[in-house]
Amino acid sequence: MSERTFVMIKPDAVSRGLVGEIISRFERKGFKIKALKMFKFTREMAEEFYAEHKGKHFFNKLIDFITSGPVVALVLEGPNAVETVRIMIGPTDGRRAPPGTIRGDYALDITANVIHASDSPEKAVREIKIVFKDSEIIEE
Ligand code: FUP
Repeated sequence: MSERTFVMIKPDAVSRGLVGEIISRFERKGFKIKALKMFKFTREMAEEFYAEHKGKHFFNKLIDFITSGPVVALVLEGPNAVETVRIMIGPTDGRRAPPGTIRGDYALDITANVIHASDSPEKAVREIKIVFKDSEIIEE
């Protein structure tokens, strides 16, 4: 079943020059890029994007980090995209993420952890809507 997911290359990875390498992994795997955008989160937009984490001990640190520089956001399409991309990015904490996963290969931190990907199809719809207009997504 073809599905869409939302992926975001975070400010640490953008400033380290890892954008191309990370996008290549998804292309090589076979995902189709349906939308692609570089932008910088405002605090307001970041707080909406991460609303489920409001009140948690790491929330302010997370918002400071995600607004610290530009991000690159993508809509990817392919079979079981949500689950497959989550497997490719690995667990949240870069120190614990296994080698071979994106976080395992590039991250050593839990906040500056290189990449975000939706954790359910419902979240993918929500996150795509926050970042992309319908007209920015390539249909076909
Ligand atoms: P993930 O789905 O793997 O991105 O992880 P979560 O949804 O649990 O957390 C979202 C983001 O919050 C993480 F990418 C990084 C940040 N975070 C922290 O900074 N500290 C924590 O203890 C947990 C998460």
